[in-house]
Amino acid sequence: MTRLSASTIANAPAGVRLPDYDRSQVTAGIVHLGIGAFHRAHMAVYVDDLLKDNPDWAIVGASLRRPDTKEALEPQDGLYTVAIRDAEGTHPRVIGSILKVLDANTEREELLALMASPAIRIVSLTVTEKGYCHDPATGELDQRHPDVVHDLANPTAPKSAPGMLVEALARRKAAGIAPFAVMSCDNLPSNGETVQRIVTKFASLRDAALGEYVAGVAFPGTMVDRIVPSTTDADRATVAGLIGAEDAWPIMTEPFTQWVIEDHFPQGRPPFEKAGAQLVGDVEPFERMKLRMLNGSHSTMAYLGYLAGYEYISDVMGDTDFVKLIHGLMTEEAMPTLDMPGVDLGAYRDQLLDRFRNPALKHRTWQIAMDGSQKLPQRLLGTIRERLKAGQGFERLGLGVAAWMRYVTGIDEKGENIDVRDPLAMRMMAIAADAGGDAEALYEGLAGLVEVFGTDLADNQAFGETVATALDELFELGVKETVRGVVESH
Ligand code: CS2
Repeated sequence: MTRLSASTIANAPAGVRLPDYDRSQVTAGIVHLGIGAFHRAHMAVYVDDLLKDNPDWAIVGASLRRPDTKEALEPQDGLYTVAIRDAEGTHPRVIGSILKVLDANTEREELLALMASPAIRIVSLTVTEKGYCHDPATGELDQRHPDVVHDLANPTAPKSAPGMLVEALARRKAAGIAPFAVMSCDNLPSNGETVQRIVTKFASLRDAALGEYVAGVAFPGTMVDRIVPSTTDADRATVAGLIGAEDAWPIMTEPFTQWVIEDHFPQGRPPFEKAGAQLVGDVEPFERMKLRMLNGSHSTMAYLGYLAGYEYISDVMGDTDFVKLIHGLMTEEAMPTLDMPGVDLGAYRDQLLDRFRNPALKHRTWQIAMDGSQKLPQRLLGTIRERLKAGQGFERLGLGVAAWMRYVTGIDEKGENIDVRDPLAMRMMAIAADAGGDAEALYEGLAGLVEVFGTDLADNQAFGETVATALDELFELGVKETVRGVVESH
């Protein structure tokens, strides 16, 4: 079978949506760091919708960690398929908005030169929570992070996202070129402010004047939302059958997509609103709603669901006790902490439950369970802090935290190993080994991780009682009985 490329795309069967612009006539206006599956299902699709009338806003992507995306897309001239899955089937669309992918490890100079060029007016990022080299509990730059240590010692040859951004901005400053806007599209709380704080701190550690310059750069915040399961070989075979060509890395996703963006782009931006994005003055309420309702539910289902033996989120949604737990978590514990005038939070909740149920989306609990130490602060702990401050209960949220603690022991309920992927995995599994199956000891050890829990929660009696009790029940009764008990007690 032929490979998807600029020369074979014309042979795509009727019904396959193709770019509606001449790719030879578009030029890059955006560099995107972290050219992963989510970006390719989300922002790259919005940009693809706009290039016909805005041809100088195409994307050059960069991988900071691994060359696999570059290796997949280069032979395809940057083309790839977004396959939208719903109850009616799989609907393929070929996306052309990514002109090129650079490997930051082997093409660093080319990447930095491009980022420093006047044509690039936005640098966007999806480097995942751990890609910012920050302390998840405080949102501050982690100056001990090995990549930060490296980049401060080798500022013109950075590895990290903060290091890359600051070096490119330093070159623009030296050349008298106005700075690009930095747009984080990651699930961080107040991602614009958080990334500005991290990057400005990094710059000031290099040079005080550079720190002042970076402090004046635009860091618009965003809320991003689209569910994107990892691509499997079966997905590749499905897409090949649909488009009549081999696509090394198609992206499977859902019909739903949402993008809320703070409108702060001094060097201009494409009309994202014409592709369906919402431009707002303050994105934070939208971020908080999504992180607490969608992502808090996702993480709770990921840990409880994996331990209960459910491979996919749609399987978890097939268990009525789990559905009641998540419905209650959103309705009784998360929604009361949100202030969203004009937004029907009940309808938002019900839409989320429908999205979670989508049987065509094979979204693995194991995939969502990754990097929990970087995710829990904004998905569960922030909500719990507000419930504590209001003197209100958080039993379901606390069960989510306890399930994470149970999960990171690395041993499931059958005594089999769990492949725990997390920057703190080794430390957490050492804590679990020292605890030797004692729930109280495990709770004390993990709650002592200040990067995750800060210094307040570990000393909070109500937090400790709620989470340690849930953890003990998970060990004593197992996940399904514990979930049933919580559901029946409300
Ligand atoms: C998921 C998110 O993997 C995860 O942690 O919770 O990627 C989630 O699918 C997206 O935030 C949905 O917009």
